[in-house]
Parts: sequence; structure tokens; C-alpha cells
Amino acid sequence: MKEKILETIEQYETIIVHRHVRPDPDAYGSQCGLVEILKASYPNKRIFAVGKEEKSLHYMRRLDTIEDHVYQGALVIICDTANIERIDDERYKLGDKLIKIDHHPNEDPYGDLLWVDTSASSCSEMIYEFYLSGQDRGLKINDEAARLLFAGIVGDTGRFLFPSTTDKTFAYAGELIHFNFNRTELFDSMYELDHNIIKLNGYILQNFELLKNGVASVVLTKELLAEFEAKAPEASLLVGTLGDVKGIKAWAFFIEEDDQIRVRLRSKGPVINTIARKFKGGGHPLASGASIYSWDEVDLVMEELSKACENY
Ligand SMILES: [Mn+2]
Repeated sequence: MKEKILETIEQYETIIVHRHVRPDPDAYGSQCGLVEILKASYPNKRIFAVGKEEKSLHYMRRLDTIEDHVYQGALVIICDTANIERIDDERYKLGDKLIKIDHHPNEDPYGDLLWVDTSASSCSEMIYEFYLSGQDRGLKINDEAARLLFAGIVGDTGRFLFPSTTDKTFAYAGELIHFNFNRTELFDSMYELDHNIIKLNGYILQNFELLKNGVASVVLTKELLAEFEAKAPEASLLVGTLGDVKGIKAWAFFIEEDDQIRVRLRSKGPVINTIARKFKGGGHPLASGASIYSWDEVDLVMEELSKACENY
């Protein structure tokens, strides 16, 4: 499949790369890492990374703004995005051909060409593998691409902590750090938090509820977020914080936004993306997200989580 994708890329003069909404470092890393690799490899092609910019990810790369007509006859590649509804910028439809490159379960097999590898720690890892496989056909990498892919891998593996981290992940990361970029600066950009967010984390640690069956929950209302001057996406960054609690099996963050309550689900074993799917969401087996629209639904999510933990 990698070869087919490369053959297709060779045939197009314009290539536009998308990723999912509410981007994370792997979404940016795979999207922009691929763009940098293609730009280095094909200086005469027109290659763009598009989507709504996320301010907290400006340190990764700024995105390109393009007109609709650029899509005419273009190849569109979507990175790190399991389903069509999650693609950022629906103009992906305007292109000539569509390629999906992703590491989430392939529930929505969209696109003319698909390369889905659920054993990959991150989509960025797949992009590096794509580069390796195409090296002898002229694919080139540069420091910037290496920095972006490294950030994506670090982001999606929780700094190499998650079980999705394999020997391949370490091997690729080991190769990527030979490129010239400032790793300390990158880690600071990824993990430094404003003091109010650290304090919100303190609140979460003081107030989470852990049930006997290993399920925990945190409720963050709009009022509470306002108290800490925190925005919902910033609060979402703290969801991993409960992973260190002894005895915890799975947990949920309920974060109130203007039009919905975002549900962030994490697990140390029980599969929870099946639960996410019941509440208009999805994701990885041990890390997924969903949406509910009233506080009454919190109990329903918690019941499902309890069931999953008790059956585990
Ligand atoms: Mn990813």
C-alpha cells in the first residue's frame, strides 16, 4: 500500500494534506511531517497543510490558507482521522483523489486508497515508515519533518508510556533524534502549562471520585473552568493525570462546553471506545472521546464504564 501511495503522489502536481478536527500533536505531526517530506522530495510540486489552526500547537507549524480552486485535480491525503465527520476542512471532497493514512480502527473506510495500521503508535510513526519505504525512490526527509514526526510520536505515546509504544516506535524515535532540532525546546512547548492550568490539575487531583470497581470521574462545569480561567480544550489536556492513581481501571472527564459536554474516556485495560461510540464518539480502545448534551447522561456513561470494568 505504501508503494501505491507513493506512485499516486508521484502522479499529482498538487497535494493537499488534512487531519482531524481538535488536533493534537500527532495530527499536526503526521500532517505537517508528511508535507515537509513531500516538499523536500518534490520541490516542483505544490504541497499544502490545511485546517483550522490550534493556537496551542503553533509551535509545531503554521498551516497554509488556500482557495477552493487549488483543489481542482489535486491529490488529497487525510492523516490520523478515523472517520469522515472528523476531517478538518470539508473541502477534502473537492480533490481528484483521496488517500486515508491512519492508525485508528478502520470503522469508516473512506478514500480511494487506504493505509490503516492499528499497530502503529501514532500516525507520525506511519509517516516516518512511509519515508523509509520510499527512500530509494527519492523520498527525502529534513530536520523540520523529523521534529514534527518526533513530536507526534511523543504526543500519541504519552512520552513512550502507553502500551502502543513498540520496539519500532523506539527505533524510529532513535533515528529521528539524530536530526538537528532542539528536543528540550520541543518538550517545553509540548508540556509546559500555564500556572492556572496546573492549579486546575490540583483541583482535579483533590476532587476526583474513585469507585470501588476502579472507575473514576471528574466533572468540570463552565463555572469551575471560569474560576480557573481555563478553556475546555486546556482542561482536556489534563485527562491523563489520573493514570497514576493506584487501583484505577477507567475514568471519565466531563467537561462542559457551550453546546455540549465533552466526555474524555481513558482506560488502563477495559476497552472503552465501544462506550464512546454509544455517545456520539470514538477513538482508540484505551483512549477515546464522546459528547453528551445534558448532565443526566453522566450517569449513563458511568454505568457503562462500571460495566466494562466489572467485566474486565
Ligand atoms: Mn494519532
